[in-house]
Amino acid sequence: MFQKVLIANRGEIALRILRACKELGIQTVAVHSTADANAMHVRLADESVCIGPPAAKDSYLNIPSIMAACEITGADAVHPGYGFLSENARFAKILTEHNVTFIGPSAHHIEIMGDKITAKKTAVELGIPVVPGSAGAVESDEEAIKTAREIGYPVLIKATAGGGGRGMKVALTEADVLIAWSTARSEAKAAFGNDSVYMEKYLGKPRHIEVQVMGDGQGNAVHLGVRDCSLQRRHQKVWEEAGGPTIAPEERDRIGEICAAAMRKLSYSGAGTIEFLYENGEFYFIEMNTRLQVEHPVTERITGIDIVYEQIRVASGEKLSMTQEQVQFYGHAIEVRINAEDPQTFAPSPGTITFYHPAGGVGVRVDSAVYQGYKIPPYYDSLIGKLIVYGRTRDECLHRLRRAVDEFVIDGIKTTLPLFQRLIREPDILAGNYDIHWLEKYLAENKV
Ligand code: MV4
Repeated sequence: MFQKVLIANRGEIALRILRACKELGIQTVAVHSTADANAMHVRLADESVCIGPPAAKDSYLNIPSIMAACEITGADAVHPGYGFLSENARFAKILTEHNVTFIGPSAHHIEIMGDKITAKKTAVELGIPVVPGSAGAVESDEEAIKTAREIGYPVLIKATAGGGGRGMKVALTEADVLIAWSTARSEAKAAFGNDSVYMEKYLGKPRHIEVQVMGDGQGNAVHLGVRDCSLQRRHQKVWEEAGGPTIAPEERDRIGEICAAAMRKLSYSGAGTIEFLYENGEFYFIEMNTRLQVEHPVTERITGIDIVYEQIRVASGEKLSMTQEQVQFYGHAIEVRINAEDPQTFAPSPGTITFYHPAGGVGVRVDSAVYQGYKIPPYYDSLIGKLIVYGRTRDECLHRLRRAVDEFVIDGIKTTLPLFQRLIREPDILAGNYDIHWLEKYLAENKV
């Protein structure tokens, strides 16, 4: 097992990782920008190193600075959390070359999943169902028209280097396809420096369902069930459920086993999330994330498995601590993301928290690194906490969520808590009747 882990992240996830290290008896190193000198992860770590000025590109994304922090402190492993360098294959490679373990999958697995065409080809080879579409990149006008005719309209053109929704264009008919293809290409070129695009059948009303997987790089892998993350705004998840309002246990096990078998074939190591669109009872692969996700606590809650603990274990060379037969699912969990944002306009709302009273009680978990008097800096994303609630049934979970949201108080800044006050009373939400477009439509129709 590692002696000392450097946590290359900030905020709630840095604290989440720090807690797992403490429970494993591992020494911790926090790194921070000058803007985060007072942050909770810095205060609670055994050691801390300032790695640069506020801008993320100069601190949390600054590989030389982080390598220097490893060298100075003698850390033998780095946990990247999510975002920042978590899916940077070059960072994983450099660490490995310096005999520091990257707590995550191999650079090779990060690379193949980072390129969306390669990811999709890999998925096909591994027997994962994908959205019908082009075999690879669509390289010419003629190919765009021919491929779209084969797929059938509407079609969606996506950037190979994209992901998270950037660089997508819909073509409803043949009249749109050439414009969609060329704008997608030039936007992809501008955004990612790579103009390669591919084409898929456009699914109109899917849900976003993702499968949590874990492997140990020794051929063992398990799935930890599914999460429904359909409630999103501008490709940012807002509300996530495990247990899934519409996925029956047999469906979960069917897609879960396909994913676990695929990860065994890849000899995948660490945590991963395989994202699907789910429509008319069918799953269609879209992307794989090769990192810990923000919403991992809902899966932890319904399985009793500590995903960060397992990540650290397998990175240190140990086998997964459980077999698929030992993974069991209990009840339902919902996470809502508390952002420092105006709940109507979603404009960021940094500033000082003048009063802080988190929810508590049975079935409630709060993952946050803020405290009363903490000043939220303006430089990073606006997630300041996650409220995770559990219930034996989805109904019990929803009642508990309503109670916990009512109890939560954060003063001095605006937060998304009032949005959840509203959502928890919406009949469609209570019925689990929503798709990936529900929230955007609701926000457009219910301007306050
Ligand atoms: C799609 C799609 C419809 N059809 N692919 C958006 C982000 C990226 N991960 C994939 N995305 C989509 N891909 C096909 N073939 C609709 C979306 C999409 C979406 C997906 C998940 C969650 C929210 C979304 C919001 C808009 C569009």
